Amino acid sequence: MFQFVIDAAKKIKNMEIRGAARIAKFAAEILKNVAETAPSESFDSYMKKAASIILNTRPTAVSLYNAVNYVLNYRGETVEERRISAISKAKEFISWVENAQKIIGEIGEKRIKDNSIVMTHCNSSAAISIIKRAYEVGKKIEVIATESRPRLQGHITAKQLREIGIDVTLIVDSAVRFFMKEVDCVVVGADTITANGTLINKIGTSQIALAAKEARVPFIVAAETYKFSPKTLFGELVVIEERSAEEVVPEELLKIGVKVRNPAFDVTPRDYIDLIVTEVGAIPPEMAYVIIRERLGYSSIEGEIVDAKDLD
Ligand code: RUB
Repeated sequence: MFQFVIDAAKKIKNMEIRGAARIAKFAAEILKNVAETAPSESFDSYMKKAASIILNTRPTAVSLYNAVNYVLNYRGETVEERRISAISKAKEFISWVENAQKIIGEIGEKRIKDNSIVMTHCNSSAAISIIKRAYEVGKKIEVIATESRPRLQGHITAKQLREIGIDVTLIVDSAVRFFMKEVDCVVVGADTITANGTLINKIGTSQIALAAKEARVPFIVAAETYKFSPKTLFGELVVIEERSAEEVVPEELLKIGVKVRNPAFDVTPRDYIDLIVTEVGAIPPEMAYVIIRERLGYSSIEGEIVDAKDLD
């Protein structure tokens, strides 16, 4: 029973499934599958165990936690009621993901000027939704996409935008400031937004924000409300995932004792953010607390998962 959950969790860990929204949707799909197949006599423990396996994959994107927590808030007197409730909660979460990105595109598009150059970083489906929509409504835009080392998610972004006909220029991450003077606005996604409006996103995002502020270029974040972290309201700090050295350098350098650090995400203070485009509106980062209270609620801290299984 748990083998398919373990296999699915490995896909998240090795980044076959990546990006905060995709990870969250995939987690809800796995839990839906568990809810459909778990034996009645141990339904609750199967759900909890599956949740803990899924949560022990990548620590930074709160969307994963919010997805798991949403489904695990199933209710019912009998096991069959709880099963139906869990399945419908998983379905609800999946449609939340799908609808939110579309609405973010529609809202965010209005902030992209005609004849403009947009810079983006990594590969964010929410950011791409805004860029795509701006193009679809007839605006003439060009995109500068960063490579996003070491995993080169920028290549995915460049390909996705080219496929629909948008002009894309790919640059190395260290060229961001060099090109910033040509940029009209920056649009990035989010892995987590804290209660005080701080953004956690792909490593390098904070440097782009710094360069954008210096050049007075608007810095826009595209984030569904399930990217906001209720845990941070209760004082928890966001864990920044550090990935393996092998992602960065060839083994020969490691063999001679070169040390490598490979944080996958960084922290952008809210002062660098002009706007967060969510599916419930374009808000200033200072409104993060309201989003958490109204969209995620205090109940989101219930059902904290412990006893996570190590997948390595
Ligand atoms: C992906 C990344 C993306 C956010 C938002 O990191 O940082 O900007 O997850 O993406 P990784 P989306 O490739 O390490 O998962 O808008 O698709 O949720």
